[in-house]
Amino acid sequence: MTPGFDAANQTTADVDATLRQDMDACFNAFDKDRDGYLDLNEFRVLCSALFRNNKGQIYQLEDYQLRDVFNIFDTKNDDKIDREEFTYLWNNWIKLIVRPISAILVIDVQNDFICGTLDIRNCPAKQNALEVLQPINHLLDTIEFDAVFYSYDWHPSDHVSFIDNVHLRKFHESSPIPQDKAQLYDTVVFEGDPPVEQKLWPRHCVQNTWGSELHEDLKVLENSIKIYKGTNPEVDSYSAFWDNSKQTDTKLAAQLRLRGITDVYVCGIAYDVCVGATAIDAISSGFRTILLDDCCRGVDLLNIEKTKETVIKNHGVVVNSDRVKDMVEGNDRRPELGYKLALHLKDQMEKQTKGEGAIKREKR
Ligand code: VGL
Ligand code: ZN
Repeated sequence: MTPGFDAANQTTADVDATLRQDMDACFNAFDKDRDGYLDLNEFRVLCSALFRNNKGQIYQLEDYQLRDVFNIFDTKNDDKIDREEFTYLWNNWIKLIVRPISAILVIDVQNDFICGTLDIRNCPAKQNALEVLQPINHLLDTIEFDAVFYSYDWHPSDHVSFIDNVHLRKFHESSPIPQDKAQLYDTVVFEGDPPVEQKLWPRHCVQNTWGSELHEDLKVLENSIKIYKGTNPEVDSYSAFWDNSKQTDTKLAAQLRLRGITDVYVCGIAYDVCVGATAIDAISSGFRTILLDDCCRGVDLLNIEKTKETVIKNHGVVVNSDRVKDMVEGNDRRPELGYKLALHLKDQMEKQTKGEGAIKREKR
């Protein structure tokens, strides 16, 4: 007979063996009273086996989060998880938490931000973007990501964000600063339908110039994928997923899905501009998202703090790069990411139910 599972007294190796074995054995191990269901307490033990690292640390899901996750997978609403519900839970949640599929997004590590026209050493935080190279290269050297992406800020010469282009467009009457007074780093509003808010930057990352090349010391892996953004002269694009008005997407999400990516690690320049926007979009696109604090440099300290807070508030995690190896290998499993995945699965299930409802109504 399988003894009941006692996560606190088992070694990490034992726990992981239980989680990585087949589905029925896993169910049986956690169904301590052997009644054929997992109740909330049995599920709590399962979660304490799931959310831990290989240094023996057990992470706690908040009580309300444990409840939420339990309810999401208890689709029959009878306060217990049967084997059918567990099948879904196993395939869509546990398996993925134990064996994530990981991509790294290296955002805009381009000459202009490091030592060119938008050198962020001249910005309020006075950070040196050159410092991202060593930790990012080290990650790329030592960790086998399932996919590696590099984004390029890739502007045409008449781009809306360039201070020296303000004369090319009309300002909207709601602009807080009139056209003849606009200065570097001001936020203005251009005419348009709807009007477009835009921060004014020095001319930077113009397509096919030295300034838009990746820094020569950045390691670029074979088989990596390049993403170009900010190519439309009329709209800026901080995120590597979407332009700022969410009109066009770069196909990054589709490329990630095509490769079965579950986890997205985000790093690069500028922390509080393109890196932050990319991390937020990664989260809202349903990817478990990890922001690599020591692999980013930014423009403004307060905005860097806000970026981290927003990522954490949306159940992403912010870590230093020395945590990545264990996380990629599924040996450091964060509850925030598990919680967010459960919420995402709930959304998917609801969309599916609605979709089926619509089909049934059509058939009638
Ligand atoms: C960026 C300002 C303007 C960035 C791009 O890559 O963070 N910042 N364009
Ligand atoms: Zn730009």
